[in-house]
Amino acid sequence: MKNRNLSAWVDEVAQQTRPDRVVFCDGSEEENRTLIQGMLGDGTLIALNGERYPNCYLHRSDPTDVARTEHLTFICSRDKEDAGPTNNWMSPDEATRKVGRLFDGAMKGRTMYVVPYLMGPVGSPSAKVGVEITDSPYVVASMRIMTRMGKVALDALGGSDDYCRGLHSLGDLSPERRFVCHFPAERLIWSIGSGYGGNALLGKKCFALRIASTMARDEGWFAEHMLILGLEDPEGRVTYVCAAFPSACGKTNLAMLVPPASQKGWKVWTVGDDIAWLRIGPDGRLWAINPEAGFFGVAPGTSSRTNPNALATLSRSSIFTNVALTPEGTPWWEGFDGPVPPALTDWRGNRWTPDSKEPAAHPNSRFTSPARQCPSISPEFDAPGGVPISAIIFGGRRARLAPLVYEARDWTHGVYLGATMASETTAAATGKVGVVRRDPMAMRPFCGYNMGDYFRHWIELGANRPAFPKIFHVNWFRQGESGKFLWPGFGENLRVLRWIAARVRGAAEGRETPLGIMPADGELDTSGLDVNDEALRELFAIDREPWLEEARDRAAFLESFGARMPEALLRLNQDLAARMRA
Ligand code: O2Y
Ligand code: MN
Repeated sequence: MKNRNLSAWVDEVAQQTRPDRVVFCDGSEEENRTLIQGMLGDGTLIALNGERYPNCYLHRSDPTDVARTEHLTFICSRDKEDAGPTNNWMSPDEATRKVGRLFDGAMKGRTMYVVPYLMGPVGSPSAKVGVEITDSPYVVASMRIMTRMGKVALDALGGSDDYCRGLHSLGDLSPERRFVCHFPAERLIWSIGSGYGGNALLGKKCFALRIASTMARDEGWFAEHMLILGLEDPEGRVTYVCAAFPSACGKTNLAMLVPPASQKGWKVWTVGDDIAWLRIGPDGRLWAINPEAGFFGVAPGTSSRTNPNALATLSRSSIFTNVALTPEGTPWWEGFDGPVPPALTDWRGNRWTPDSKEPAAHPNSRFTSPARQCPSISPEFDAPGGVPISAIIFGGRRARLAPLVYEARDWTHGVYLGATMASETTAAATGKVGVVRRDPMAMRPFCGYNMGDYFRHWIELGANRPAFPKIFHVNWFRQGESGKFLWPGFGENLRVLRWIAARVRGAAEGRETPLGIMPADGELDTSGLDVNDEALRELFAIDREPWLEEARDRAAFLESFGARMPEALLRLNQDLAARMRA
């Protein structure tokens, strides 16, 4: 290996963790085949029906290790204030004492894999290199799908020491000894005790969001929890949009939206489903790349009705985690197409029938699939410069309160809309339904520093930038008095995207309201929909008392950041209350 800094770190880690052997991953087909064979041999993977799901495998994680663990995730900045009230903080000294020592001898009897990976398209000035050292071959195979992994990353790194170091070990998989620690000053991640998803595939939430958000603050860009899509109109013009939603709001479905038959000539191109890195281009616009190369999508609820593009994407060369298995050797989950099979093997490997009390697939079961397999993948997916963003959408799940769509009055007002975003929990996410959780810009679990400073960074980067995107807020989930959803959602959300694109191009007037700019009469195309005038009125209704209550709740949240909260956002919240009282 040519890179002296990397060699020294690898040696140091091997000294500490004591693996039986060290493998430097090149990302080749042959290397992947060998890894897969090894995992099929020891039961880490189960081969799926090769005719219906070629090159696809099932992995079952430890039953105590089935999701990201926010309460075991720490920001290890020197000063606690720099982590802020939304993060768990551990001092670097305590992390060394408490977590560092768990790596001593942790890889004895195991192979240590060195996984160089590139976040972003090859040749992109926005791309960044990470190296994950792990003792999990499942993590290696997953990183090969989720990132540009191996030689391509080492080539990009050359002799530089500019890379994010991530040390991961399965440890003993005990939740008592499970920690995910981030050291922003050192661009370093330590993860031990989990082999699952965001805890273990360190390129995703740990690097591309938590560490990258601190780099973005220091270097003048944005690392965001946003999908990126291109909306093509019948004339062939493409409007690129980023959108941030908390979980359970259909983010992957929106990224891969298939326009209904009524929307002839319209098309959605998928650039990314989860993370966007945005930089100011020479033209003063914001340009976005998707740092990832794959999708780690939630399986339950994915069907040909909700997301046909996801179904096509996951039908080959994919790894499934914690889904159920049919007797034919195909994956299955709640909400899948067709009738519920009479007998299955559940996500734990036990026999399951429709009478069983528990779901067959774990609610957080996943597919890991190459993005290039997505039928709607954008021709610009690998563009080194990314795509120019014309609109940023913030959204949440609110049964009452939030209108279907409205536009911020200006950039700072848009930052305010993002900073005060909230969503109601669903049973699948927490077991409790309808609890409002503030999740600013959907970054609450992913911002690697004090979110008060994060909002200031947003305000400052967009100040006096006339070519920056317009900002919108959407809510697909508003319900009428009877509890029925007022908006059909799914593919019909394209109609809302069309209004947004029209606003961006100056082709829709809009109308001023106390919340922001809403579609003027007739600007939102509802033709052919089962949405009558009364439902449309309710979708855009502004109810004074609930909004005053909301403003009070927002004030308490914004004030929890103390002096770090920009005054401008506090003022905009007072302004909202004043408009509601007026
Ligand atoms: O539970 C996990 O480890 C996965 S979380 C995840 C995966 C893909 C995209 N987004 C998320 C998320 O939590 O936002
Ligand atoms: Mn996400």
